[in-house]
Amino acid sequence: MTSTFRTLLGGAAAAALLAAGTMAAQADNWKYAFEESLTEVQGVYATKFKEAIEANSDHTLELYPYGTLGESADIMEQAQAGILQFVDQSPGFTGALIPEAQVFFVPYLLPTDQDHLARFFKESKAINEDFQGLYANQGLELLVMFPEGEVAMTTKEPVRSCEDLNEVKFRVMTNPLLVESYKAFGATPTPLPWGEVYGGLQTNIIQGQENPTFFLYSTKMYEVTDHITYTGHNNFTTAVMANKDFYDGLSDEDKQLIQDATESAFDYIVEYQKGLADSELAKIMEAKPEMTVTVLSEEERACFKEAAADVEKTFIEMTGDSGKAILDQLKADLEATKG
Ligand code: 6CS
Repeated sequence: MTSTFRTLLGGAAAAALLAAGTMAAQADNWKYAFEESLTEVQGVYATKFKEAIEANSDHTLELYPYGTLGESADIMEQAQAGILQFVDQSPGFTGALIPEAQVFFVPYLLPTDQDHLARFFKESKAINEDFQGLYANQGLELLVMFPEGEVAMTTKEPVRSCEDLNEVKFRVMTNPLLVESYKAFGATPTPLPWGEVYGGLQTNIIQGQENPTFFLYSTKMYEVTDHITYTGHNNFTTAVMANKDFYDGLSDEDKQLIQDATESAFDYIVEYQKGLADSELAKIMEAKPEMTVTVLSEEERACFKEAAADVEKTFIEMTGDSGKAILDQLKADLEATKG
């Protein structure tokens, strides 16, 4: 199957133009902000992207990890304003801006199989064409979406069923559909920016949150919660974009440079993640041996799966025909990339 990453100018043609000296290459310094630290998945992706840009051009890329320029909402504003050329913002924070991006929070929609997910993100029409248009309407050139791993719940009390979430104030990203999901799961959803999560758990303002396993270790969630539960309801998706005016103003050569860097960083991150959940879970257990880890059985997942059908309906109510079209396309893409 062919990749849908776009080819804008053949490598040979670009080389010929350069050799003929018809293209004056200007060295620019670009800025790229993301929602995690340099050593977390988004940071590793950004580092690979930077390496590819700098190895193949005279441009330089400055990386701004989480916190250096504010929260996720802040870096998105800066990217839309053109202060940043690149931004990584997860759909979990993009729901208000692009309601259709909430489709990634319909529970049990994405597969848990890593290879299937990788093929889906690379080849999906919904992502590489339909979402491109929706992001473009917000002044953003969507470059890539990639998975960060299956999300797990971390809570103060054990979770084996939806009833166990009753009365649990559960932190979610600021995404209306994710709020609806956790309502349907039986919890009291509490949308918060990332910076308030550790303190919120420490002071018992919230009693649970969800994130991929690597993030539970790197952000020390195990210090402020005691139980990890895998319900299989989602895989964390993130997205990297460029400011659209900036991108549209680039030469074809620079656009190709960015597309190539995007593709090579994507291939790297997909491999990087294999086994990451297992290795980071082992580190959590080493740091806190009394942490409990539960993978819910099919039977135990039943109420979460039932809730998923309602959440899908809510998604369609929230987003209308355009959301329904994206959902249908996404399902078709998932089927086509099953392998
Ligand atoms: O839960 C969050 O808010 C964060 N989770 C991840 C895996 N990355 C960034 C995001 O801010």
